[in-house]
Order: sequence, then structure tokens, then C-alpha cells
Amino acid sequence: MTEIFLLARFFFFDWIAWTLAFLALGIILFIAAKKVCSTRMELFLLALFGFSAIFWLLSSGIPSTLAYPWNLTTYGPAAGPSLPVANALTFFKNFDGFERVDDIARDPRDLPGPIERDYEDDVYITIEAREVVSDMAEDVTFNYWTFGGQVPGPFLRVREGDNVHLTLKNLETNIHQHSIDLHAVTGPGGGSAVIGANPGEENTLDFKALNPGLYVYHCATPNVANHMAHGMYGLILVEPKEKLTVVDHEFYVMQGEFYSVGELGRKGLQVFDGKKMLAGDPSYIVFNGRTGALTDQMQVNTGESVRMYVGNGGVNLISSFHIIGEIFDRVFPEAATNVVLENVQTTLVPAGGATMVEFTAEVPGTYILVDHALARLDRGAWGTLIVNGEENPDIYHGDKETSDHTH
Ligand SMILES: [Cu+2]
Repeated sequence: MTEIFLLARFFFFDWIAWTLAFLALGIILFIAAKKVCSTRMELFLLALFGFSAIFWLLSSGIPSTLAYPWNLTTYGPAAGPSLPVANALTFFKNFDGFERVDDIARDPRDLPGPIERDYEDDVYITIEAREVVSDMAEDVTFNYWTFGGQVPGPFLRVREGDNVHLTLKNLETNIHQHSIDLHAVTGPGGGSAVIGANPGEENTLDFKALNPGLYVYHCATPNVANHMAHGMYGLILVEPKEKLTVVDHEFYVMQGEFYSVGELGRKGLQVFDGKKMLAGDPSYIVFNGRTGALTDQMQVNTGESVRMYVGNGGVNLISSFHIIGEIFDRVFPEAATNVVLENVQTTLVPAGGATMVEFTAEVPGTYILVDHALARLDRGAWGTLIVNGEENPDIYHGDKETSDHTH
């Protein structure tokens, strides 16, 4: 309930408090004017004040919290990003019944290992669409829509040529229909045409993984951008028949944007802002679902090889992925498994796309993962990789103690 109280307080201060302040001022003026003016003059002054007050309140902007675009006019192939009023009301009515997730961030180490077999097989996967409540930052609460209760969704791993049987369960407690469009699928809607399920339902998609590579999957229920901006995306790796090289560490990182009516850092439950999303003006830009999600989970030793599977759920921004102080020995651009670039500083991760980067850790210390459009760091787009081991003065040396530059 604290979140709802904070939200109510937000509404109050954003608008109602101003109205009350003007009313109080009006009453004071009325009493003062009564003593010195004629009744006619007093009515005139009062009307003048009233009009000024209304003009001021309107011109300072209809309070953003009340300007929620219930009926936004848009020109996409389906409904725009306004949430139906009934859904918003159901949300508040059921607020205490929603699943609370302690940590919305998926651990970057949470991915299955390499596929050992060298033949095609049938693979059965079930994913639950779960609408939950969790924190974007301390006391900043979001209603996340997820695959599997965390952001990003589970890392799926199959082999080129596999027959995949994917079931989507939409929990009964959810409010919205959900679906999955996998960019690894050849067929209408990337599978969303047959897997979409209403709350309490489940549907299965069967597909053959024809093309190797690392692909984004995401919810494709209209308004698609809206569902993605609530956290509904993940990655599926279709390993090539020839296999990827074996590395010491694999990590799973996914960038995404969140759009709230409350500005950056505003505490309490946040209301989704469809207008900000259409304008491409996110409040939060984060790795793995929330600010500060990647801290000490990614630890490697000097001399060890690392591969990162990096995706971008968007929905608007292209990520300029970079690790401060580390050069990518190899990049598989746009996650194509048969193209390799060597010695890359920063690589693009398109909205709805992915990349794979590989490097060997050589010098111990803390390395910061960023979207090198660096203003985005302050909205949350950074994480850390920790390299442990002996100093390597042939490669990196200074007279001062090394320190990490997180500040
Ligand atoms: Cu959805």
C-alpha cells in the first residue's frame, strides 16, 4: 500500500495542492477586499483573480499525472499505447494481489550451458507470462510484465535444425493478453500469430530453428511497444551446427527502456507514460531490468575468456555497447555467427537486435559496461565486470594505486 500512498501524494502535490493554494489565497483576498472596496469592485477583483488562477493552472500545463492519454490518437497497425481505463482500475483493485518480485533483475550468469549434442532434436520449452510488481530503484516501484518473473526473460538455447515446441502460459492473475515473437522464427508474426494467449490460457508454437544466431524474442500483443516497455523481452541462441568456441564465462545482458509519468528518481508506484514512449524519451534506461542490476555477479580471473550475449529490447534506442578499459577481441556484428570483426571498441546493438562480444581478461580491476551514449548512464545504463588476479604491469601500470572510476 505504501506505493499507492506515494502515488496519491504525487497526484496531490502535482495538482490538488496548487488548486488549494489558489483557493486559500482567493479567500484571503476576498476578506481583505471586503473591508476596502465596494461590493461591485470586490466581485470584479474576485473574477479577475479567478480567471488568472485558472489561466495560471492551465498554462503551467495540465498536470502531467492528470493528462494521461486515455484516448491517444495513433496510426499504428493496432491499438495505441494507452492502457484501457478498465485495466488500470483492475490493476489498482488487485494491487495487493500482484506477485511481488524481490529482484526483477535476471542474473547475467543465468543461462544454460553450450549444447553438447551434434544432432537435431525436439526441444520443449514453457514460458510463463507474469505481471508483477518490483523495484526499478530503491522505493521506485514499477508494474513489470515479464517472461518468467524477471527481466530479461529466460535465455533460450537450441541448436540449428532443432524442432522447438514452445508453450506460453498466461497466468490467470494477469490482466493483459500476451504473446511471443521470436526473431529466430520463420513464419507470421515470428510465432505471435499462434502463441498469443489470454489470461488463464496457454498456447503452443512449433517451429524449426532454421538460422543460427542470437535473436531477440519479445511480446507482440498490441500495443507491442507498450508490452516491451514493461519488460517483455529476452534472447534465444540458435547454436550453429559447427558450434561456437568454448569460453570460460558466458554472460547474458539486455538493455531496455522504461517510461514513467514520474521523473527519474520519483519514489512510489510509477504510472506508464505512453506519450513519453511515443516521443522516445525514457525515464530509465537499464541493463537487466533495473538500475544497479549488474554489480558483482560477473567475476572472472585474468587469462580467462569471456563471451557476452548482449541484446536490446528497446523500444526506441540503439545501444552503443562498450566496456570501459577492455577491447572486444571479437565481435559477431548483429549476432551473425559467420561474421567476425576483430579489435572493436564500441559495437551497435539495434533495438530488437543483439550482438556477441568476446575478449580475454588481462588486467585485474573493475570494468564498467555502458551504452556509450553516456548521458544514459545517469538513467541506469551501466553495470560492472570484475576481473580478479595478479597485476599485469607489462600491459597496464601506473604509480598510483588503481581505483575504479564509478564516481
Ligand atoms: Cu505482453
